[in-house]
Amino acid sequence: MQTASHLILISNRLPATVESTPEGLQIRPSSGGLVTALRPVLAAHKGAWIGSIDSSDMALESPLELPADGNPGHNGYDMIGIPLTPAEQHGFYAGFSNEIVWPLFHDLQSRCNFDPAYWKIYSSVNRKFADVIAHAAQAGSRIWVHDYHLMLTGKFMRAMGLRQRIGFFLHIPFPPLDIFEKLPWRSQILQALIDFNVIGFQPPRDLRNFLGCVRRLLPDVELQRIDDDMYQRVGAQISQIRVFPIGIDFNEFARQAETPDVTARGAQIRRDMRGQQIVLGVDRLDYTKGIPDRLKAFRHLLQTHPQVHRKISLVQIVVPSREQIPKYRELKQEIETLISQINGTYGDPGWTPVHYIHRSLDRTELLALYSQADIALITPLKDGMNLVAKEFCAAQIECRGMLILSEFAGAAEQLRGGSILVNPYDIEGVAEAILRAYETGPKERRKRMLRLRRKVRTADVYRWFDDFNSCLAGAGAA
Ligand code: GDG
Repeated sequence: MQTASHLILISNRLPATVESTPEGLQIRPSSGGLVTALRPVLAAHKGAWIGSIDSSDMALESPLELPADGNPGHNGYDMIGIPLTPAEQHGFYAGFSNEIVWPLFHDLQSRCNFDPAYWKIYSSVNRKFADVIAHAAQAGSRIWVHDYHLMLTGKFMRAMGLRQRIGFFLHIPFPPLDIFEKLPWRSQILQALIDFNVIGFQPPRDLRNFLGCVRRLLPDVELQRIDDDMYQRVGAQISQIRVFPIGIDFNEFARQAETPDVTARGAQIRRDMRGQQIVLGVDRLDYTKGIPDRLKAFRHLLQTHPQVHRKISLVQIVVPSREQIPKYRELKQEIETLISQINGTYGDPGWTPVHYIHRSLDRTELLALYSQADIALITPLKDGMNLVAKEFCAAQIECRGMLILSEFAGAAEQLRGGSILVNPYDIEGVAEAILRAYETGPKERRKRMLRLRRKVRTADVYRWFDDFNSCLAGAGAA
């Protein structure tokens, strides 16, 4: 491995798939919220990325080192792939991460399966990650751990004697005390988080929730307020606890939205929609994204306002996700039933009220839809940030689109001026918001979109990265 790397990023999955072929290992860079955000910054910083890989066809037992040089499919930085057994994948990823932490941290505790066996595997896989990090770390490395799958790694790294600066960023929400305390392993998780030198959250809401939990569950931990968005732990080891709202590569999205391919595809979409206003939803298939409630709101609009029939269509992209988990398969069924019911009730040969796309789109198609949408309908029940909202604004070159955004998305904090905020559980309220957006004239639309674009442009992914990275550089080592 290259020894010059000074920044080590760690996430559950490597941002690539690795396949064994007769010609050798083939590496294909992958996409997704975290990867989209981090690829440009890490490529510029020449660091290393550690994450799990699917190694079922390679029978790997030890970590796979993939140096940046020598592989054309590479992202431009060293990678270390950690092979996980099927049992580890099940207990750590599908189990503890996605049947416990994911629903609980999105305030959906009734969806949790608090199986004690999951905790043991989560803990042992976190130790495995810590071990690989310890081997990869050099004296001056900064170590930045991402997300809820790896909350115990800091504790294990410290137990292994690592003295480098270690930071943790939570991409998803942190729940309030009355929800967090349902977690049988609440104190262990909180204690492990507090071992990081920097702990980052998306909106201030999550920082406040975290502080509330620490005060109640770890009363010996002393916290000092620096300002509303920043606290410091007082004691032998200094920890900074701050908000770092993640952004996107605004300029790159805006540039791509104006390329001839995207413009041509956008014009085609416009023609196909024959003057109807396009309402756009883009989500991973996930119950936190509020897709059924959104469909019910759209149905309510059609029920109560027949004047919009044939003048408006919802294009709903649902990207397949976590298909091995039964709750996700049930959700797909629920969405498809609702869509077919809406189209069956209101559609006619000249008008399909809901266009449903259940696959991942390529970048051209996604950008063409973002740029042509008249209304983006982004209504998660809760979300750490929601990058789709920001990408939509970046691609709105003509400033024609209205953003309807859930007040429970982290992005609402930054985008409240310019968007229409809604309670995603309020079906009538969301239907009214769609109508209001539909009726908004071009001048007002432009004014709002310019305001949104300014915000997204300023608080971009580079600023997010620099803020976290400099905070980590300045934080006291253990
Ligand atoms: C987690 C947190 C937080 C979507 N459809 C397609 C496609 N996408 C890309 C989007 C966007 C990403 O997926 C989705 O990001 P989100 O932020 O909306 O949501 P999560 O995946 O849940 O991400 C979230 C995020 O982490 C970052 O911190 O904002 O709150 O839950 O980038 O563009 N990409 C392609 N085709 C699609 O059809 N290529």
